Amino acid sequence: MPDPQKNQADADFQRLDAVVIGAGFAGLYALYRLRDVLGLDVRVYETGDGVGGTWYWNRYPGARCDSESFYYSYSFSEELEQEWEWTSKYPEQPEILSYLNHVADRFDLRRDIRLATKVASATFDETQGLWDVRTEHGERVLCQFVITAVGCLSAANVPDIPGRDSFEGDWYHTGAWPKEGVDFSGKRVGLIGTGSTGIQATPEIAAQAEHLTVFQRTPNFTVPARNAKLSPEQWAEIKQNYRAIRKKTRETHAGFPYTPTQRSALAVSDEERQAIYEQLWEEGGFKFMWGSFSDIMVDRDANHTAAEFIRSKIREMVDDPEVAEKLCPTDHPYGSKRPPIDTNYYVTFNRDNVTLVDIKESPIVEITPKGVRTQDGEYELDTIVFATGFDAMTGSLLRIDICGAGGVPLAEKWEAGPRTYLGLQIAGFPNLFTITGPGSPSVLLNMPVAIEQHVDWISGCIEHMRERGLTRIEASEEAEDAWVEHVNEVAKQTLFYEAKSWYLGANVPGKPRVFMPYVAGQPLYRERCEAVAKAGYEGFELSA
Ligand code: NA7
Repeated sequence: MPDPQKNQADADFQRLDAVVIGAGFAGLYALYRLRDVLGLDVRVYETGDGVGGTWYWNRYPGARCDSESFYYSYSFSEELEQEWEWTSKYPEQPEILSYLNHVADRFDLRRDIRLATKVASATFDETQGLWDVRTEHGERVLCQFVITAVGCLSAANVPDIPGRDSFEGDWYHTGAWPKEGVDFSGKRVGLIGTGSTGIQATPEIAAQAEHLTVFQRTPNFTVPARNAKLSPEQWAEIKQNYRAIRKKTRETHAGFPYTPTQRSALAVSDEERQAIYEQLWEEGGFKFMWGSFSDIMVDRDANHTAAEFIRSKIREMVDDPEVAEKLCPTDHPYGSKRPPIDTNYYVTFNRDNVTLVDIKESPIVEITPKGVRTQDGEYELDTIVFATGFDAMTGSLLRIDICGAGGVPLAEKWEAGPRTYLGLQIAGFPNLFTITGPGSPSVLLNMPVAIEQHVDWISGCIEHMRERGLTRIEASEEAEDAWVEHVNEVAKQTLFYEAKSWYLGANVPGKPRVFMPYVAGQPLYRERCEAVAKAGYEGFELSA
């Protein structure tokens, strides 16, 4: 029997040029670029009831950006640059969210964004050469292009610990934090996870809660952020130099406007090396990693010098030597997991109301109605905070039912791990572009720089197609195979491969171990993308 309701839904559709999935940094710029520069009919679908993506969802206490505000921002509009002033070096989540809302208003983007509307599926219709996009509300769009702007760290990873649902208190994942906030006063709080998020949240929760118990599986190396307000004089200078700053962010390995160093950590004397680390520790931020020595991520001995320096700082800052040792990472090279930066993380463990529990030594056995039970005993809690990260880079794509040519589901294509060409397209999925997809530098780059480069490339590609009457573009299997091999080859030459990180899918049980971001750095990647375009989109098959 035909289902009349389904038939009706099938009949009601809108025909557009493109659908963008997600209204964070990437989706907002993609909409601006495709609609206002190329003149396409575009709709953006966004699960949240506001724009902002990562900065909409991650409202946990202490959430702030680890890149400095004046370059963790859009560069596409000089007017926007000149009119917006960040209050501090590392802005907090509410300020970044205000910025993204300002961008949505300033460029009149909201009229083409459907909020609180989750895309359920996107299916490539071979006969029409169009994508059939359906939302969970039953809206349907047929469009030529689908552009995913779903974020690399958006699919929350809530560990399936036995007994989780029996907990009688409240629990939260940091990446889906309640809008109204959480009041920790008088509460016994347990925080699981000590990645960038747990490290940002720990000092803030400790300052509010009656007691905070931090459950640490792997200690992390973190460097002080040294956040500070930006003065009117600093702003005047930044505004005057914006073009030069942006230029540099497009030329450096990780998209920061720092002059890259060529010196090896092993080519200087111990005293000189120590002085360099000290100076950068005082300065704070990612410069410690990117501005100290050139071989930290490729030479184990060079890396050891940075790791030892940080361990010595931990021992200096943490009063209890036993706690200090537990906080010292020893199982992975510095930087091989995403290096956090912090505000008062280590000294928080000197507070009387903070306990560190090493769950590698004594693993969590279960969550009980009253709290968390490790092998050593039960910790009674009122609230549990899961700072346990994300099903990174692939989770947010795979949570949408995407089917390419021949009805092949993306989940099937990626069964053994993600495969893309340049992180921009997937063979067998014509006209689907993945902003900051796996296989591109993405999370190893200052994200707005990575996003703008991808959106500009994609819009350039669509423009190229339109000018030539081409309607279909698809990465070839050969180009994809070669790219995947190259991405893994390059990663294996670095120390990134030595950590069980989310870069490698190691944080999610059962996830295939494939190194996902491209580590060779922005200049090489950008050059490659430009060369591919210049050669008529080499490695892609284009047709009318
Ligand atoms: P991360 O960096 O993935 O950190 C998650 C933390 O949670 C990390 O310490 C994990 O330990 C821990 N974790 C994950 N699963 C479990 C289970 N099952 N039990 C105990 N502990 C667990 O996520 P973040 O949110 O901190 O940061 C994500 C990115 O956001 C960050 O890199 C920036 O780019 C911004 P593990 O190390 O796996 O042993």
